[in-house]
Amino acid sequence: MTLQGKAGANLRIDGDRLWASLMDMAEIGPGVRGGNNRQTLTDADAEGRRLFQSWCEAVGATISIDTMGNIFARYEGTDPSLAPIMVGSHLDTQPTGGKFDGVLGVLGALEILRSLQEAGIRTRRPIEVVNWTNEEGTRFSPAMLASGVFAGVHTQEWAYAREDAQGKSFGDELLRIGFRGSEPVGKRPLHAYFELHIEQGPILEDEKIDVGVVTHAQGLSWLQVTLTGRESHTGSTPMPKRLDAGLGAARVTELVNAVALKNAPHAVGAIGHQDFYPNSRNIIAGRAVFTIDIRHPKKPVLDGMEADIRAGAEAIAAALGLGIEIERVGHFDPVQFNEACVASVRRAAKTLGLSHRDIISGAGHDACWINRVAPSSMIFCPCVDGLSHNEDEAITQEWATAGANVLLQAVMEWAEG
Ligand code: HGY
Ligand code: MN
Ligand code: MN
Repeated sequence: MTLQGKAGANLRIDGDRLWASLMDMAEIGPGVRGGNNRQTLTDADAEGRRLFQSWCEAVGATISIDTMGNIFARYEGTDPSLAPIMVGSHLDTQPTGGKFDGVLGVLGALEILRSLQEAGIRTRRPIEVVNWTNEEGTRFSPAMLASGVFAGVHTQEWAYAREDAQGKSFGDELLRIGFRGSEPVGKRPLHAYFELHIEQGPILEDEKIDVGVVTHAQGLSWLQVTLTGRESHTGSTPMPKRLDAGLGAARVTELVNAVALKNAPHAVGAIGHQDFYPNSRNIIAGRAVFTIDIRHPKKPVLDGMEADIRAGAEAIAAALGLGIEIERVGHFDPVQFNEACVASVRRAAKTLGLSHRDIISGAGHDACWINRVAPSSMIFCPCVDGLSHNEDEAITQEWATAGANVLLQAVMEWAEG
């Protein structure tokens, strides 16, 4: 496949327009330090969705919403009978998220439609821009929930029953914000899927490279651990008589770190979420609930890490006289993206004269699930200091423009195929 000699081969996106839309979207669900808090299925998420929908309708795209709230904006092709090229990401953010994680992929895809419409170009295949619901998994675990249901990894019933920290369910909140569509999830055909995303790591910026050609994504496992001890007075309870769930959590945190370091250089592990009960400064924690996040590009190593952590946590609990429950609340095996799609991304970067390198994604993305149902791949742009999931997350307009032009060329190549 090649675009050479075809309409669109020299088409470029409008970087100023893309940047302006990124900044407009960033106004919705502002954080406390210049980033965003537009968590999934909140009123802010609904406001961002409505803005996105209005922009898509303005370029003549038709909107469909499925029963998981995934939004599809279809830009018709010259042959509507052909399965579309799908392109997008997610608009939901972390509670202390940045302006670009996910949003660059959705608005970069919208910029493709804007550029095609402006140039009066219709590709053979339709192009569908998608906003996947709840990619972040921070309010409702797991991450990539709605793309997972679309790809048949989770049932919709299980997804609807997921609850947030206040006990609100995904299904109820989706209905409340008015985005529980009627289209059955997962029935929508697609020929291929592309996703533009910020790298969320330091490699591209450190190596002064414009474009990441994403060949793989590392695997992930989220283990929610509940340690049960006994509340008692922090002052009058002798040390040997304590059943201290807080101490147990601290030792498991050390264990996770040690297992990751033992599997260096690619393994990572951390505990980012932790709740003590009753969380009073002069009561020994009777219960600790926390989520372990471990990742590795190779399945046998990731499985070994999980086994080591399960065994080690059980031993820690036994030594401290604590009860322990471990529930896997998120998981996907390492992903290899479709080689033909990856080759199109590499070709586009080369044609555009952009520095590029193959890269493995450290973060999970909706493309990891969509890769199960259609040829998929991703494009990364650098981010400042490799920082993400932090309100200081930053990219340059040049990086965004370069990434979106690679996305345009790769999508058009497949849309003419
Ligand atoms: O957790 C992840 O990797 C993604 O940001 N949801
Ligand atoms: Mn993301
Ligand atoms: Mn994220």
